[in-house]
Amino acid sequence: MTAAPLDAGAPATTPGVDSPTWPAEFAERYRAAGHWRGETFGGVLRERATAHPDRIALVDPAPRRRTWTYRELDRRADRLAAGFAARGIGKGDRVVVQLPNTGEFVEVVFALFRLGALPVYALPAHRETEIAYFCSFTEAVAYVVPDRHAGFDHLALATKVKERTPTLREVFVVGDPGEHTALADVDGDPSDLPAGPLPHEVAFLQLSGGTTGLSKLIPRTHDDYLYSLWGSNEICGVDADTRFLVVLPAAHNFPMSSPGWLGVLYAGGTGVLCPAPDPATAFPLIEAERITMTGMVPPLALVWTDAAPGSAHDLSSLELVLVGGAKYSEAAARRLEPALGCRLMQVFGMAEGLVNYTRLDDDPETVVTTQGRPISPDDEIRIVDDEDRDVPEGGFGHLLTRGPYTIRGYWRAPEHNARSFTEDGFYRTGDIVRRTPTGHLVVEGRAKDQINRGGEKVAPEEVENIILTHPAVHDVSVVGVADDYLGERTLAYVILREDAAPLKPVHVKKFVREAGIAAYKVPDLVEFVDAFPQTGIGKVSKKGLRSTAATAERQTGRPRRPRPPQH
Ligand code: AMP
Ligand code: DBH
Repeated sequence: MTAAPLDAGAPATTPGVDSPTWPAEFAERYRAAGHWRGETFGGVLRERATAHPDRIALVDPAPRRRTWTYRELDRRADRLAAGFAARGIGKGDRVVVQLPNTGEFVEVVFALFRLGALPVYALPAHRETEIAYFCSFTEAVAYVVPDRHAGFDHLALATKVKERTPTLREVFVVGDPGEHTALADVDGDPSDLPAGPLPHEVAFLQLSGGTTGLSKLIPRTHDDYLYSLWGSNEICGVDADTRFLVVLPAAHNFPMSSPGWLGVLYAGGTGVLCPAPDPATAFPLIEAERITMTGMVPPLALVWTDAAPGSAHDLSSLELVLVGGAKYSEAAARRLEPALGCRLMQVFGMAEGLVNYTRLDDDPETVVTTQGRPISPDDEIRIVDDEDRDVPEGGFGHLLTRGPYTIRGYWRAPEHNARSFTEDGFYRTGDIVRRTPTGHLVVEGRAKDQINRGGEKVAPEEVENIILTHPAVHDVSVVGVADDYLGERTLAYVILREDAAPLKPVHVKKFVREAGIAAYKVPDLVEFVDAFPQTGIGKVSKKGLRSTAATAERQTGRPRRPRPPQH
């Protein structure tokens, strides 16, 4: 892998450089300010295991309760790293990890951190389209899966992907490995593990929500991500007594780092891995494990808020719930604290970096009406118009940001980077925000072509490209329409070929599902139209489609309440 020399500051658009990085003067500033502490993930785990070996780091409650002390997690990560190394996995290699919320997920990523191999964080919901792309684009050497999860046969998927991906040498399986390798058999003597990665090097590839088709990959370094963790810990009050319930998929940036299970491990607390996010699963765990903190997306917060008052479970240990990933309505935000009997904190973050939190000492109105302010005094925020000119203070505009934990470019994507970053390194978030006099941001909307389906991001183009392969389809446009529960749901406008036999919405949905794509990307609604609204220059007008959708009487009626995000 082509690595940029230390702090050379490879700009986002340099071809041949995998991971654009911070210019030397910025890196120096962030180190001098104490943001970048020169630590690595592997090193932090070792230190915690030495300082408090017998404290419980992790609890995986299902199907039978398992725990890992810091010493046990550290040892297993070492032995697994040695086993991976013996199978030829080394520094800089990419490994696609697709595991549900289980202890093995944490073991695997720490083993890879130790080696300097880069986990690529797939979500359990991803299917052949996404996984084959992650494996081929990153030239992954290995793929880690459960045998089955949520009724899905991951082994069969792994076999197909392995056939399609020449670089993929190994599939590691939690459970029955079939023709592949059981993760439980990966073990080695760690005494001659190679030297680990350096703090300024890339630790993993996180996924972007995507706007232009498939997700972009986000290279995060040890230094920058660790700063976002301990910065989040200070804001959220995470310490060794924190017991954090991971209800969203553990590979997602929010439950990983805001402050998430990695933040909690940094602080020496305990992470409890929740196998599913619904109250029937989570509430008994809150009671049994005396959970103090958790984080979730707005639709799930609504479900919890409705369920808590009538619940027989004791939720009194809960001190703080973080809500973010999509806009949380003020009305819903007002209901959370009384229903759950704990504090609310809003969080507006992105896997590319910048994370904003309301603060524990903010007045209650600020907590329910804003999405918080940045972690760092060195997070630079610009709010600009379409020509990149700063809007007057308090006005709406595009949010641009640069700072000590915001990437300077996506992995191997120079052309995309030229559009997503300014020349001086600001990331174009695609969000429309305004800033209050206290410096808190209020998310007002979005300029990017992305649908935020209750925190799950859908790139319309990716779904459109699939529908376009249907032989009866002439053209398609996928848009988001307002939804009380999810914030937005997806609607596919389809123009059929003149000679095509009539189709029903269900056929289109089935076609998308069978193409092998994450279920949350399957359109919620399908509508057949004769033509799309056009913009002035003859392009399909997504804005026009959205307003058509908002005003037209829906013949389809309101669909049944969509399920909350699943693992
Ligand atoms: P991603 O780039 O996939 O990590 O998604 C990050 C995006 O999610 C942000 O750029 C926002 O569009 C959206 N987002 C995250 N948190 C919030 C929030 N609290 N309110 C509104 N939008 C949010
Ligand atoms: O939506 C997100 O990606 C997100 C939301 C809240 C995030 O990455 C985060 C906090 O860190």
